[in-house]
This record gives sequence, structure tokens and C-alpha cells, in this order.
Amino acid sequence: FLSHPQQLGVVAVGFNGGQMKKGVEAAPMALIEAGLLTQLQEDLEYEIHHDNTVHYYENDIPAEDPDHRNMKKPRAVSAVTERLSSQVYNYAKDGKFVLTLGGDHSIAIGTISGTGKAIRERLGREMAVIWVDAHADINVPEMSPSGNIHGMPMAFLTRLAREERRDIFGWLQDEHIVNTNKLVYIGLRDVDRGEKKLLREHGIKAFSMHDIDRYVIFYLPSSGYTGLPIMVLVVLSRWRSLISAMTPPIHLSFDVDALDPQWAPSTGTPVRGGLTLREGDFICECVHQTGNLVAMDLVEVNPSLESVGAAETIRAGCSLVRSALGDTLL
Ligand code: 6HN
Ligand code: MN
Ligand code: MN
Ligand code: MN
Repeated sequence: FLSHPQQLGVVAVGFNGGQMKKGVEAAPMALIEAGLLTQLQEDLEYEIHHDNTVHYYENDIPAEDPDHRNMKKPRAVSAVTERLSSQVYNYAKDGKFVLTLGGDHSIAIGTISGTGKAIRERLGREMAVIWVDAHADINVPEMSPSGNIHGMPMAFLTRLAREERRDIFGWLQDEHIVNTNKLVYIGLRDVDRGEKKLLREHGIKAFSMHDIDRYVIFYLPSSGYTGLPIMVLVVLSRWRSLISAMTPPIHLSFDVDALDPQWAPSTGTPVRGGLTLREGDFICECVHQTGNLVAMDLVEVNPSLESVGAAETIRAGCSLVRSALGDTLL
């Protein structure tokens, strides 16, 4: 029942408070207007559960929100992600696949805590997280160069960062937490010094762009086809039935800035040297083929940046989601 659940819960999160640039809150509407949900319903035959609302969480955002431990807008991000966590949980506890359209990447504190809790209750298992991003987003507040919480979600989700105050992520309980040995990164190329140290110290698995280039070169046939970057995922998809019993349920958190700015220019923190759209789609297809994907976030599309590239970035985002939801074969 983990493989390709046909029930799809959609949460549209118009939140930008995890970083400083306006515009990322408009992404869910832009993705929906581009036809994403219609495609999932009509082409991929999902039954979609959605409240037809983009949530801005105005009533959860406090008027006063001074910095705390170097974090900007900590109470706003905490309140919004706490609310989002229960929205996601409510879909996931019924066995629905949960698709969350962000919003900046701070919202992953809500989505991953929500699915993590539901999977523990339903299946008695720890969930794995595949984080596809140019960035590791695992800064502990004190070591963040920016104070922007979208660079910190994995730190709170793994408890490498902890805060007792209930209104600043103190609501995160054991059932929400991700084990560092259940986290894998793909696409990293802009990792802060403190983050590198954490990844090393905790032995967190990561496929950097270097690893992707290495496997692409290794597998590159003379035709110039640039598929097959992620050996491990390919292996997973080959022995699906054997491996799926051993593979944990997977939450895929996809930051569109994992793609090269050539394919996704409209994003708040673009970094050159990224994935091609085809490589991004291929990763999503392989994750889908494990049969164990239970949730996906698509974040950091900002249609107001790089106006010429906005439509292209939105199209890329739609393509990634379709790939993760099984739009692979003819
Ligand atoms: N994102 N590592 C930088 C920071 O400010 O902590 C950039 C974070 C980017 C976060 O793209 O989701
Ligand atoms: Mn919604
Ligand atoms: Mn990023
Ligand atoms: Mn990110």
C-alpha cells in the first residue's frame, strides 16, 4: 500500500518568512495556475484532496517577532510550521501522499515533522528524508551566516539545534524528529563551513555535484545522454521488491535551486553549477520507483525574481512534481 497511493493531499503554503525576499509566497498559486493539479488528476489519475486555498497563515504570524539566537522571524516560522505540521499529519495519517507547494524551505520543519509523526504511528517506522538542494539547510542558529531560518530546517528536524521555548520550535517532539542516519542530500554545492563540519561529524550521507558529475561521466554513453547520475537510486529501482521492504518510507524535499539557474533562474539563492532539469526529473523518477515515497515538498520557486525566467522555473517545478508522482514511462 506504500506504492503509488492514489489519494493525494495537497497543501499550498504561501509563506516567505524563512528568508528576506518577497515573491516566494506567490509560487503555489503560480504552479496551480500552470495546471499542475489538473495534470496530476487527469494525466496521472490521482484523487486530489485540496481545500482550494493558498494558506498565508496571517492569523498565526505575531506582530512582535524580535530576533532570537540569531534567528530572524523565529516566532512566525515556528507558528506557521506548527500549523502546517498538523495539516500534513492529517493527510499522511490516512495514508495519503502529501504534496506541499511552498513557500520557502523553512516550511520543511512543518511538512517533515508531520509526515514523520504519521509514519511512526501508522507503520511503526522511522522515515527517511531525501533533500535535493544546492544547500544543506542544516545551520544551527548560532552558526548561520544569514540568520534566515530557511537555511536551518534540517538542524531543528534532526535536533542538532534545539530550543526549549514552545513558541520557537519547542513544539517539536520526539515523534517529529529525523535520525541523521535517515537523511541523504543530493545536489549540494554551497555548504557553509559549520554545516560541512556537522555533515562530517555525524556521517550524514551526501551526493554533491562532484558525485553527480563522477557518476554521469562514469555512465556517459557515446550518445551524450546525461541520465543515470545517482547510482544508489538506480540500484534501488532495479531490485524494487527486494529493497522496498528494507527501504524506509521516504519524504522528498526538493528545493528548486538544486537545478542549475539555467533551468530554474527564479529562486532566492541561485547557485551555478547545478543539476540539469533532466537530472532533477531523473532523481524524482527514481525516488518514485522505489515505491516508498510518501510525501514531497517543492520549495523556493520565486516567480517575481528574474521575470524572463519565471515561466521556465514554474514549468521546471511542475515537471519535477510530475516525475516524483510517477510520470515516468509512456
Ligand atoms: N535555501 N546556507 C545559507 C544560509 O543562509 O544559511 C543559504 C541557505 C539557503 C536556503 O535555499 O533553502
Ligand atoms: Mn491548502
Ligand atoms: Mn537551496
Ligand atoms: Mn533549501
